[in-house]
Amino acid sequence: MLNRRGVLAAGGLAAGVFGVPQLLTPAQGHEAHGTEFQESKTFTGAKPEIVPWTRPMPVPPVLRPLVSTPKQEIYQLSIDRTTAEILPGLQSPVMGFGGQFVGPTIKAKTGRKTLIMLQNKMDEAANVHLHGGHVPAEHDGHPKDLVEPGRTRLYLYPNTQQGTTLWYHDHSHGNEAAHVYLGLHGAYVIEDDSERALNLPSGAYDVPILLRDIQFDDSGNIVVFDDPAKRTVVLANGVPQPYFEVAARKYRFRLINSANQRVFKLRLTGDTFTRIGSDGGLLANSVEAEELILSSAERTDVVIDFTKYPVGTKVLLTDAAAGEILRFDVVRRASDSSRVPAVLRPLPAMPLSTVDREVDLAFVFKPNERPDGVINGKVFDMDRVDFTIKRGSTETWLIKSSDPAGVKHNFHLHLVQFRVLERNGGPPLPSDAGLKDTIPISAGETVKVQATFTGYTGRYVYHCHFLEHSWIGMMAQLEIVP
Ligand SMILES: [Cu+2]
Repeated sequence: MLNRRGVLAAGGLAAGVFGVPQLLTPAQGHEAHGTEFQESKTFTGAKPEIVPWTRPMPVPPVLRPLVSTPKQEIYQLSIDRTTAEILPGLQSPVMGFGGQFVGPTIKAKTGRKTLIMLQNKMDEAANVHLHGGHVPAEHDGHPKDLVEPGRTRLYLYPNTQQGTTLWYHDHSHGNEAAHVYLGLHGAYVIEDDSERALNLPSGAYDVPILLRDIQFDDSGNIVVFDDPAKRTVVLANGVPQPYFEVAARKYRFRLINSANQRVFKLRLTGDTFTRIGSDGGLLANSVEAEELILSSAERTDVVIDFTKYPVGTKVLLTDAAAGEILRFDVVRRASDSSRVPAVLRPLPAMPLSTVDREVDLAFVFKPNERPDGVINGKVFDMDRVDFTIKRGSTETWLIKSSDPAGVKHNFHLHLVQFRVLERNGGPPLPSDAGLKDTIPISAGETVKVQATFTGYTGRYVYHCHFLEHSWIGMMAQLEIVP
């Protein structure tokens, strides 16, 4: 057994789980917040080889409600320790919502509530956060709101926001990085009637794809805390380099970056994506894109049109760093009445902003200890309120990184979607378009965003969504007051 303290003390930080360049990384660290995480070493033989395109990409099953009425749906969902065949022939110990590595997809509808009875069947505390969801504070999966082992609690998601692609994942204080890495994540799709009226590809032609990376040792054991650069195996819905059989027609793919600490740069061989949605829902217009940039926790909805391809064609999804990660195999012809309109849905108007704030993400280095992650110079304190915000007000936030080590970060705001106004004083990037809840921030960058804090009062967090960074403190808290 190897625990986190062991990994840190053994100098496992070289180059650093925090993504810090080696020269600036301390050789030893003290214990981070939260409980010890036990890594179990199971396999001692040689690591099985990944043979590309020999396994299909699974589509996570849609969770079935216990009760479904026009007003609400009630679900039961467990948090389990389980196993998954990630490498061929090895059942790796992982964690999973509903016992599944890549949890079941939860489908919701605007205007209909989702209630989830979440039962923690593990031997350690965990919780769930609906990433990008507009939910009451007590249901947001605040880091201190834990579901203790053996306990069940009810989460209520009102689904008052428009149709979009969200995801749900653990957010328990001190353990979120390990829990999400080991599999506590799944897709949450909200549909709405006006989006349905656009007649985009739907049903079996609307497929969530959770992309993430993972590291194995020479025997095929999952390595949790090491250097993120060594997470060289990329999984699509839990499987490395799978194929996915498609008909020669249009598909909607909901791409979710569920990696702890990675920026994907995605391309298609010989084709482009038609981008239709962002974190918070449809873009105003569909946009052709050669490359998609997706940092941890960001989502983008795209349409890929396979109509033009003869049966037998193979189209590769590639990442700039990882190479080929998924292959679409065109296996049959099919009729297709779906459309991808040029004009999708106007974005909501932006009210007048009345408050300006600054948020600065950085590491603070200390001799012979792990770095602290800080926001505006402070390590996260669950009992400290960093910003007090009047409910209903509109604010402009200047998010920047003065990180002395030049480390990339990203920024996630709970409760509301924002709009990117400027990046480095100029126009936003194409990947900043639409409604956003997560954006990448490189060292030295500044990004101006605007948000309106409607709906609920209470305490919510904002943080770097590189989870090993929020884990060491790069998180802060706002309180919305009447
Ligand atoms: Cu960070």
